Amino acid sequence: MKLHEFQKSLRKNGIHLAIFVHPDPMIRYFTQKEFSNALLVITPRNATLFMTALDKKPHISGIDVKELSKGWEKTIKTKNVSKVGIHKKEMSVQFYDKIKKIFTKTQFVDVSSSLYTLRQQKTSQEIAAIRKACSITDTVFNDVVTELKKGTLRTERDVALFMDTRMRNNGVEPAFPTIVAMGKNAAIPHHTPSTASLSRGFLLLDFGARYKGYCADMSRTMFLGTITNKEKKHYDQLLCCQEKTICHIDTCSTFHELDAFARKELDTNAQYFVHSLGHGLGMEIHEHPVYSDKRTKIEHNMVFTVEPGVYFPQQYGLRIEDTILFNGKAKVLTKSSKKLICISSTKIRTKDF
Ligand SMILES: [Mn+2]
Repeated sequence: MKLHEFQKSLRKNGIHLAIFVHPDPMIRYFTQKEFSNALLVITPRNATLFMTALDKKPHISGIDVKELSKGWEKTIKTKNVSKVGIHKKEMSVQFYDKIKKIFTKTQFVDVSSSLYTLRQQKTSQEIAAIRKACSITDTVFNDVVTELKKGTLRTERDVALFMDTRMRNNGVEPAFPTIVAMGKNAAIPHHTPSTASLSRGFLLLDFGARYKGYCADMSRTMFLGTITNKEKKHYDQLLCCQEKTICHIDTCSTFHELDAFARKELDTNAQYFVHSLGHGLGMEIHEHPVYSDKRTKIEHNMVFTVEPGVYFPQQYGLRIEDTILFNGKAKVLTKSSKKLICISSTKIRTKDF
């Protein structure tokens, strides 16, 4: 993936060699494979993957594959290396100390920004994988709604386990720990599913599948039992905000501007919108583009979420989230309905109704 572009940037910046160490996602990005341990060394002219003999040896176009054995240090220690690129966020201090001993008179530079610039605009191959991850996510949502209506699931944990199993049955894994939050638990945006019983109130699901290494991210909020007018108003306002914000993408130039637009739509409830409007995603569930960076423009082939939420402490919380591709126009990749789903209390076997 985009190896030549990265090599070009090394050449341009006078960097003789860049080094990535497991579990840096850049290894997965450049090789499009998973390893239990590996080291990737990229120079402006070539690239070498050092991997353990415990994994199956792959064939990767443009990358030489060698065994990660004792003495690998000598293999990469070439003359005249005055500048080495590293990915600061992913390299341990221990490994950094080690390479400082290999390259004693060398300047180390963080190449993060050029890596993130490469990754934030997806290739058609990456977009295809994300689309598939989103479509499996939609299938799992459909399945969990059906199951909730049957009344077989009793707790947040039951719901999360059901969803995770459905993902695995579809040949994928959860892209991040599934969030299932009932009632006042949904007022905590990153609530961990507990043994709390399903009961009357908003039920928030935030989850996504990972397909061929690429993530989907979707949140839906439904209602168990009979909804009050006030609760319905909160849902309608949030949905209206989320849909208008998606429509606004095409006429908006930066993510920062889009975030401000969503907050304005929430009016006085914007004070309960305690996180950013969204994030980029791809190989990682949170990656560039970053909404909080004022300068980041919405560009072709970026994939990101739009996920406004309102959280009323000790009462309830709501979030509606889609994964979006921008290719001149905003395309919603997660297609599950956002019409409020209300599941009658008689369908839920719990004493709390
Ligand atoms: Mn998200």
